[in-house]
Amino acid sequence: MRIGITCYPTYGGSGVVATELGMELAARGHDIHFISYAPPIRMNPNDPRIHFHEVEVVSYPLFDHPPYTLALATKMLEVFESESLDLLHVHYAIPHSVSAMLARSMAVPRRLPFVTTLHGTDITLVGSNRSYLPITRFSIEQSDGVTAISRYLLGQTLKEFEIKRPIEVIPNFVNCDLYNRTADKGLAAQWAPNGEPILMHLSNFRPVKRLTDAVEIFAIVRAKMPTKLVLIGDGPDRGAAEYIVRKRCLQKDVFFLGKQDAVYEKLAAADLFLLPSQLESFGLAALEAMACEVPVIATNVGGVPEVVQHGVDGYLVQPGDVKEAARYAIEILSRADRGREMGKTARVNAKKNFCANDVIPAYENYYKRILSES
Ligand code: GMT
Repeated sequence: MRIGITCYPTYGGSGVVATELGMELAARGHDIHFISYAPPIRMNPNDPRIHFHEVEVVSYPLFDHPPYTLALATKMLEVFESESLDLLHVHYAIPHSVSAMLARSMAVPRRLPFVTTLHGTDITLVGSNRSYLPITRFSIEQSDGVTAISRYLLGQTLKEFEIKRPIEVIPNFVNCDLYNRTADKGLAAQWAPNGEPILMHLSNFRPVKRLTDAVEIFAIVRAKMPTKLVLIGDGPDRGAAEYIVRKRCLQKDVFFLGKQDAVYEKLAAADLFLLPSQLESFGLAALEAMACEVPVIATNVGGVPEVVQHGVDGYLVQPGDVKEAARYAIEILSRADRGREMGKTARVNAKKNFCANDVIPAYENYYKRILSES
């Protein structure tokens, strides 16, 4: 198939899922055309089946807000024509599904079906804002196919948007060959020269991730035992987290790595992963950690319990309950095996429920169904 994929190219879960999906599909022989304003961060530009088409947004003094949605729709049509696309797959409803809807209308009488994948905040935060709700609902209803990345998100979409059309749950996935324990390239020894356990967090540091809670949890753990904290990513809450690190005199024990490639190499060096988010429709970073045999302490919100089983792959606590999270962290890291057994179980479950080898065919079958129906 020849598939156009649109996503946000920046550091965020939906862009990561879209990019990994494109690369997995390319590995299975499909031609993938990413259409966005910049190459997605995890995209491999050297793969001959992966192509990137930049959306050029022209600014003009009259435009306080350049109309990206229109430029994107135009580029989608252009790529459809030049590359004979079979379908478009857009990740994150706003505004991508609106652009795809316009491109499909402009393509008539030729056929350009599009699939919208809902990721979370496009429904729970942005989409339910009254400036965006009617158009988001309309473009979801008009999509040829719609998928949601968790049962939780499906429920929220049906409830918040009162949508009647069918929506398929196709969960996020992880490449279990790439994400595994042996991926550690000696980083653990670099961060923790005396073999101290390593706690890790990976996100875009937006307020919804509660990054400062990760630091507070670490501070409690560190007071009880020598440990290190590795923070991967960047975003608005970095300054607040750095402030707490200084206030608690933890500078020697906390590493801010910034945005990173090959996150599997870093995750494989961790002993425990922290995801203290206010809300997660899935929690992709937790899944990636699990695949690397890292137990997870996360919050009991949204779709996270579909990924992390409490007491099996790690533990779930209420958002903001840093004391309880720290208690579980100390409990795991004080075990004779330092949580290795739990980490191994986490990988088994990640592989069983969310392995790319199973999820990618689900997307391929869904595309075939949409193409045969539309
Ligand atoms: O959560 C974010 O910071 C960004 C957002 C995105 O679209 O980039 O993430 C959402 O999509 C991810 C991939 O499907 C999910 O793993 C996240 O749980 C989801 N975030 C929220 O629901 C808050």
